[in-house]
Amino acid sequence: MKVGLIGLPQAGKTTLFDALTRGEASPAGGGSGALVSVIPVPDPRYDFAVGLFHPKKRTPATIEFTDGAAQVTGAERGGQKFGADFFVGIRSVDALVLVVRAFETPSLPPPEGGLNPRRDYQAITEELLLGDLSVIETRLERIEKQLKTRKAGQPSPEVTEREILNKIKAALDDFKPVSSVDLTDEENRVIKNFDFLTAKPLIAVANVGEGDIAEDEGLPLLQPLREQCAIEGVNFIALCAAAEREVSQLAEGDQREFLDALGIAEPARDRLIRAAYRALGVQSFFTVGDDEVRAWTIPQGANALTAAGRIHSDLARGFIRAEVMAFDELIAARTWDAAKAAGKLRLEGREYMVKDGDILHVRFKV
Ligand SMILES: Nc1nc2c(ncn2[C@@H]2O[C@H](COP(=O)(O)OP(=O)(O)O)[C@@H](O)[C@H]2O)c(=O)[nH]1
Ligand SMILES: [Mg+2]
Repeated sequence: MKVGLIGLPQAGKTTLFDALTRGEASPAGGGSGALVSVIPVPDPRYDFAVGLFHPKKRTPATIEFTDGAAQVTGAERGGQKFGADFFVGIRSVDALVLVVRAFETPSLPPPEGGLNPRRDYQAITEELLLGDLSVIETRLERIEKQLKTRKAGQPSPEVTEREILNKIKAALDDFKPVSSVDLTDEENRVIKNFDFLTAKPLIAVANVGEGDIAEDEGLPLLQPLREQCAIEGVNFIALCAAAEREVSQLAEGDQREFLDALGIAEPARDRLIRAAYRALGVQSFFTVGDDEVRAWTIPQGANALTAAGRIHSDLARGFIRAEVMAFDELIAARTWDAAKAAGKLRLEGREYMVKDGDILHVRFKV
C-alpha cells in the first residue's frame, strides 16, 4: 500500500514524513526530488504472534510513504496554480494524506491571510480537481481527433470512453471528486490507467503547534476544516508533526514516557496508518507458525479463497478448506494449543468472509 503526503509548502509534510519513517528514506525514481520510505505496520497482534512462535522469519505488513516534491511555482498554468510538478510522486499512490498548517512558531511567519486550515485544504483539493480535469480535457481532445479519422461502420471503443469521461467531467466541473461518481466495475476498468487524483481516498491532517496537542481536535481553529471533512466523508486527524518527530527519534523504550509528557495518547504513525487502512477499506489477516509469522493486507469483505490467493496462487487453485482462528481467541487462550483444545480453530470454506485479525491456515492440494 502506498500513501502520498501532499500540502502547501511549510505545512509540515517533511516533518511528518520524518516522524513516520524515523528519517529513513530514499529518493523516488526519476530524480524528481520526492522521497519514499517503506515502514512496517505497527500491530500488537503481530507482535503477540512473534512472541508466541519465535518464528525463523518475521514478515510484518508494510506501508510505503511518499513525501512529494510539491514545488508551488506561483506561475498559473492553464488554471492550475501550482504547476505540474505539484503532482510528482503521487500519481501512483493508493491514498493521499493532505497536510495543512495549524501551528504558529516564531521561526516561521504565518501565511498570507493568517492560519486557515480549511482554506489551505480547499486550495489543495481544488488543485487535485483541476489536475484531473486537465487530464480529461487532453484525452477528450485526442478522442475527437481519433474519431474523425475513423471510417463509418468501424468499431470505436473511444465512444464509450468519451461517455465515461464526460460523466466524470460533469462531476469535476461541479467541484465533486471522481470518487463521488457512481461507476460500474467495467467503467472503473476503462478509467483505471488515468490514476485520477480525486479518485484516491483522502485523509486530512491538521498540523497543530506544540502548545495545542492537548486541545487535540477540539481546537477552534480546526472547526471549519473538521466540519468540511465531515461533510465530504474525509478522515480527519490533528497532530503535532514536530513533537512526533522528536518522539520518533527516541529509543523505543523511552517513547511512551515522552508521549505521556506531551499529552499524546497514540503516536501519529499508528493513527495515520489506521486511518489509511480505513480509508482504503483494507484489513489484516495472519499466517503463523515456527517458520514464519506474517501479516497480510486484503480488502474488507474478501473471502477465504481471495486470502489464500494472496499467500500463493497454488493455495487458491488447490483450495480445500481454511482453518481459521480469531486473534482474540488466541490471545484469550494464551497459546495455540490451548485455543485449539478449546475448539477455537474452525474449518471454513472458500466463501467464508475473512475478518480483521483472522489467523488462517489453508489446506490445499495441487
Ligand atoms: N513549531 C512547529 N514547527 C513545525 C511543525 N511542523 C513543521 N514545523 C516547521 O515548519 C517548517 C516547515 O516544515 P516542513 O516539514 O519542512 O514543511 P513542508 O514544506 O510541508 O515539507 C520547518 O521549519 C519545520 O520545523 C510543528 O508541528 N510545530
Ligand atoms: Mg518538504
